[in-house]
Amino acid sequence: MIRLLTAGESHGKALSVIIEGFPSNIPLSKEFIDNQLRRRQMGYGRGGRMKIETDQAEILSGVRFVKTLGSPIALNIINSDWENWTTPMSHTKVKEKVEKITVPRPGHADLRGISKYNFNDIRNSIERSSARETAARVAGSTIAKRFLEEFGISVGSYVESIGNIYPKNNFTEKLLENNIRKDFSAQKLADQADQSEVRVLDKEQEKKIIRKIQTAKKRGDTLGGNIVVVASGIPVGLGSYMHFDRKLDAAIGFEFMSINAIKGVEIGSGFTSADLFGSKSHDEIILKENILSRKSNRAGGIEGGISTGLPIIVRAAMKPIATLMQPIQTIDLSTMKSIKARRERSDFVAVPACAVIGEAALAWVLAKFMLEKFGGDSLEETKENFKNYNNKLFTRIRKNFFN
Ligand code: EPS
Repeated sequence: MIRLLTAGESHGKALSVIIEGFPSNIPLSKEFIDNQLRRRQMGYGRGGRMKIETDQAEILSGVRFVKTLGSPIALNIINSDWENWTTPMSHTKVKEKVEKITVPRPGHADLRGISKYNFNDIRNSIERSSARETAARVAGSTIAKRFLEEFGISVGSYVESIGNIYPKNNFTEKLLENNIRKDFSAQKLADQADQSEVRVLDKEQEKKIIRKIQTAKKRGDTLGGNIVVVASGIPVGLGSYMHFDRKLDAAIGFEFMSINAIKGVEIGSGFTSADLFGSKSHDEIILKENILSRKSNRAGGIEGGISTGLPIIVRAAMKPIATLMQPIQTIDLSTMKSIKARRERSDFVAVPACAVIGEAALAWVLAKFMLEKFGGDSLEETKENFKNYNNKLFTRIRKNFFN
């Protein structure tokens, strides 16, 4: 079992992570973690905070000579902005007058936070509910990403749409119809998306999206979008139908729905398949180079809660950022009068960053299911189990059915 725990407030001193349960001897460098943190900060349309921060992880424990020890890994990411918040975020009482926030933003956790935790200042809710936490989550999940790489599994992502602007040729359809090269790698896909300021795969679409973000900015408004996260090199057989909480797709659903601002998740052709005939919705079984395969991948790489060996395709919808510079109506809790919601520095669009966070989420689930299936206290042991299983998989099917 692997575990990940994050701590830290958005404008506190630092974000911290503890990751536990990974085998020893996984190569892991600070550069690898920092690169994922850098990718999470990218994207046209982000707010002022990203100009202040250059997120970097300090490795406090669990790694020696660039390899994991099998012990808990502790990471620390300093918030550079903390210097501007020492008084409002002080651990001790302060003499200075600190602004008390009384105007909740619709769509954020402000109102529910103060009522649930009995606070008299919305700042107390803002700090932990902020998507800043995802920096810690991404940093922690790099271990999962690095672990998967050792098995030839890569996880990548791209932005499918922002503000309802889709590409002319939708790459997601190509993935679902299995019209991709045999050596398809999710890593290469991510590298391609990283070349775009909004992490899309189409140049025309990129231009249109940037124009739409500029319009949103001018209007003091925000935008959301759809992200696609893909994993390639997946072995057959991760997850199980034997019990509902062992299903791989169920675990993916949970992990994605826990990302800030995600309001919908689908695996494979998901919502579209609900509108189709069964004959147009399922993936025919074929023999490809003497190996059992599928004509299409509308199931998104999972059938019966178990990985099919084809790429895992997850699509998720991110709602627009809740903080608006031209705010909508709310109630000032100190007067109980209707008022425009509070303006607070924020992003106009964070969909590109969300796709990178989605990679972290999918990598985490896959690492968890890989370790559940193949076990091992050291990377070498896990690899031996993996190899042994893969080598015998098709021989077993042939032996059981085909004489
Ligand atoms: C974020 C840091 C935040 C926001 C954003 C995500 O910085 P600040 O609040 O200091 O400007 O940019 O958070 C939200 C959009 C949100 O609604 O919580 C980050 O590091 O990703």
